[in-house]
Amino acid sequence: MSEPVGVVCERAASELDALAAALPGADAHAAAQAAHVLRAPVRIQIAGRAGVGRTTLARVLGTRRDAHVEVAAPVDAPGAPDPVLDAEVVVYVFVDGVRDADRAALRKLDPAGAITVLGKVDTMPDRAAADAAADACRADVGIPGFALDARGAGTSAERHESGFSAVAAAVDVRVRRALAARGARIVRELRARAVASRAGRDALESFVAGDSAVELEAADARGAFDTDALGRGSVGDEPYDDGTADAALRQAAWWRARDASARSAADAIVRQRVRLWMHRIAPAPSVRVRGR
Ligand SMILES: Nc1nc2c(ncn2[C@@H]2O[C@H](COP(=O)(O)OP(=O)(O)OP(=O)(O)O)[C@@H](O)[C@H]2O)c(=O)[nH]1
Ligand SMILES: [Mg+2]
Repeated sequence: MSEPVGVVCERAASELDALAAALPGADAHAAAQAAHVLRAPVRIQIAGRAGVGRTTLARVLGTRRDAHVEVAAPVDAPGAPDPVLDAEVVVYVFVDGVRDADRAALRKLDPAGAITVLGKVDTMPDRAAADAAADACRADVGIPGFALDARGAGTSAERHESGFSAVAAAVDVRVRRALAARGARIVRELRARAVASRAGRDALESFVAGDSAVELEAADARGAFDTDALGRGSVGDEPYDDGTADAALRQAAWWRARDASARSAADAIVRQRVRLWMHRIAPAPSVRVRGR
């Protein structure tokens, strides 16, 4: 199985720390900066008009190590400018349908990093009505939507019933996707820097050709195929990974056969699967202490 993307980010950041310590000048600075970005928590903004339940949802989402939840200023507040919704993940809450001010705010969002939540559904006649209303919002704005009773999401038993589990899972997928996108962007930037750098070329090239960089680009590419399969689980009828070298090779072949429109994303995944196959047929020797 591939590792969780957060684990790969941390490993890549440690490799970049070592580069920062070894390289001179601007390359050291770039490596240190890249490590910093990889470790920064993903920003999640909870947005919507005043009183829709933003603060309550932020509270039930709680704190997590890899993300920072903030409540955006209310949208469409009289006399105040609309907030800038520029976080990597935006959770947009409504209560009574989508209004023009919501549409205007939602149009500016990247749908890949956004979800909508129809809140306070406990005030609706029944759950079916709430789900239908959430579906209508989804159809209206083209962003995945969920129905939620944030006040009923206290205990773990209530989390499924209240709709909170589905919201939390959707947020989780987008946090992982944001981490993968960051990682892939950093790999691209450092690849470009390696070409231009004299002193740092070899070290930077070995980072961008290394396992962590290959994993990050593959994790980002998987997001293009299925938002729920960021390096874990499988996509469509992708062969099952039973942890053997053969499985990694079967997966590489499956990805190689993806259609040409998705070629470069599939190539990133093929590269990572072939790398996995190589590790499995010839595991890296464990470190031996001399004299033992
Ligand atoms: N019935 C019900 N009430 C809710 C729910 N979520 C929030 N509320 C209530 O709605 C009111 C507003 O909730 P907040 O979380 O403060 O909403 P907000 O968007 O942060 O509001 P402002 O910061 O005042 O603009 C509070 O009285 C909450 O208890 C919900 O899922 N169901
Ligand atoms: Mg509030």
